[in-house]
Amino acid sequence: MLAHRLILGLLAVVVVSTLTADTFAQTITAGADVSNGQPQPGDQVDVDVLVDLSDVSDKLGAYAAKLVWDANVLRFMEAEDGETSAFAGPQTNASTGQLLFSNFSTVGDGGLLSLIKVKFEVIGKAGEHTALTLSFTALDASGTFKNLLPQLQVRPAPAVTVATSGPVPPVENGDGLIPRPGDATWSMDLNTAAGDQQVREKNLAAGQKFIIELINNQSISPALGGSFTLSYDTTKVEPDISTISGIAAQLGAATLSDGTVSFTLASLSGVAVDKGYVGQIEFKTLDGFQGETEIVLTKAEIGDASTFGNVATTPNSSVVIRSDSASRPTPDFDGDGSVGFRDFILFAQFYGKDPSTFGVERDLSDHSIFEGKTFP
Ligand SMILES: [Ca+2]
Repeated sequence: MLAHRLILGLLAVVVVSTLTADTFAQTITAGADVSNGQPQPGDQVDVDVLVDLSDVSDKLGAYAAKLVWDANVLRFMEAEDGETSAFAGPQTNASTGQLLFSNFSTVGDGGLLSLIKVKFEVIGKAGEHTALTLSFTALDASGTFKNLLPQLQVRPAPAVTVATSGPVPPVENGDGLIPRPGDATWSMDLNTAAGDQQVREKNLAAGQKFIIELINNQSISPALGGSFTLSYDTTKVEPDISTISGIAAQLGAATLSDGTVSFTLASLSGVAVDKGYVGQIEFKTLDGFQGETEIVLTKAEIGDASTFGNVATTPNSSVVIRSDSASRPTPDFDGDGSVGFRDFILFAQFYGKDPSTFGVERDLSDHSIFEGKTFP
């Protein structure tokens, strides 16, 4: 009887210790970071395979993995080394719709590892999509050869959906350009208070600076940063790439080419995204700026720090900048965005006076004298 109780007791100890070990086993995560989830036909899509050992003391010594996709949508171009020198020169074997890759390292490496970068060409038609499925058949610790697969969680990669087209043509009403809402994943805001005050239009003189805030509407926080491409008319405005800033530091240099500016903000650890604000860039109207112009956010990405997913969209949302001379007179004298009693007081203050004494912007009728009937 005593022996029986002893065995039961021992069993209980074994069960408890096993549970404890399982419950507190630290997790290793892996995922495929997709450079553009909504590419257009002919575009290149880069997939970065990441393994994160930040929560474990083990270093990675060896792995074998597989990436699977729809060969009707993506064509494998080449695989390049990731950013982890310990795992440079992986063994690869590409066949239709799948890539096997493996490597080992005598020194091993820990933390967040980029194992391999896979380049694809988009051969699918608009609207077609493919999942990217990552799996591991081996994951061993350096030195100890401990099997790390039981601790591995592979995050699902975002699907790649072939987008329909590039930026749609400008939207105009009878009076001229109007800002486009786009697909609503991102907005651009011209009000410099952090977050989206939904200011999409501005009247500016030639040579004037303005800030465009990039606002994410997808509730992704914390984020690893963002990546943006804006298109603009080089004869009307120019970006100042030295002004780029945001929740994360700029990664590499911004690129300027043929009326587009592209830049990336990145951080190794996730940063809270407050009020959707991810970053900003300053533009300037050129000397002699006349008429109106549109700046379009054609591509945007945000790195989800919780899943390592790269959420890429083609927002095609825009802001419209008009030259002062193209602006229509507005009774919003105090510039708060609405016409109110304060505006009437400002109007009354200058009623009947020569506009040269207060500035022509308060002369709604564009006459040389203020007239009561010009206030709505
Ligand atoms: Ca704002």
